[in-house]
Amino acid sequence: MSKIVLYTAKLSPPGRSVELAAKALGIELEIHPINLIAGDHLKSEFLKMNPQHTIPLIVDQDGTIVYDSHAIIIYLVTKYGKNDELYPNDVVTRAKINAALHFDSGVLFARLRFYLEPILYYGSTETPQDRIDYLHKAYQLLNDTITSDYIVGNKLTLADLSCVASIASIHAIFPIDKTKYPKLMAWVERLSELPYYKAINQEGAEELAALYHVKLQENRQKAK
Ligand SMILES: N[C@@H](CCC(=O)N[C@@H](CS)C(=O)NCC(=O)O)C(=O)O
Repeated sequence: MSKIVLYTAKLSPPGRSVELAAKALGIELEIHPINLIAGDHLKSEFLKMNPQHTIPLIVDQDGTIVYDSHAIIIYLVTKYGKNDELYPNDVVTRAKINAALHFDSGVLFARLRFYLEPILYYGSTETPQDRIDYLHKAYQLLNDTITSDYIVGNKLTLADLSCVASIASIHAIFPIDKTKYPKLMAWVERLSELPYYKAINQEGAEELAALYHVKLQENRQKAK
C-alpha cells in the first residue's frame, strides 16, 4: 500500500509536530521535502493543493489533501490511530487538547513566526525587543498552564506534540530560563525522552536557529 505523503521541511515546527504525531502513532510517512527559502511552496503544483501555500500538508492514500498541522494530526489519530490515547474520545479532554492546539497556532507558533519571518525571508537586520518579549510571555503562559506531567493530565497527547515543536524552536534561539519557567523546562525535558524526539524535533529546531543566525548576519552584512 502506498504511504501518506507529507510535504514538509525539517525546519518547520508545525511540520515536525506532524512527524512526531505520526511516529507516536506508528504511521510511516513518505516525506516530500519543501524548500521554503527557494520558494517550492509558491510553485503552481503546490498552490493547487494549498492556496494558502503553507507546509505541512499531507496527501492521503485516497488522494485526500489536508493542511494545517493541527488538522493533520487530528486526522491521523482519528483515521489511523490504533487507539485514541493521543486524542481521547471524551468531550472534556478533547476540549482541553483543542485549546492547547489553538494556543500553539495562535500564540506559540504565531509569535515565533512573527519574530523569525522578517529575518529569514525579508532581509531584516533587527530583532525587535517587543517581539522577543512576546515570546517570553508565551513561555510564561505555557509554564502557568502546565499543572501535571503533560499539558492535558498525566498522559502524552496531541497537545504536547504540537506545542513542543514550537517551544523547542523558540528555546533553540532564546533558551528557556529554568529558574523563571521551571514547569515548562521540566515538560520539555520529559518530552525530550521520547525515543524519536531528537531526530525529529531537536535537530530541526537547532537547524532553524542556525539558519536564523546565518540570515541575520547576512542581512546585516548586506545592509552595511
Ligand atoms: N497553522 C499552520 C501554519 C503553517 C505555516 O505557517 N508553515 C510555514 C512554515 S513553518 C509556511 O509554510 N510558511 C510559508 C508561507 O506561509 O508562505 C500549521 O500549523 O500548519
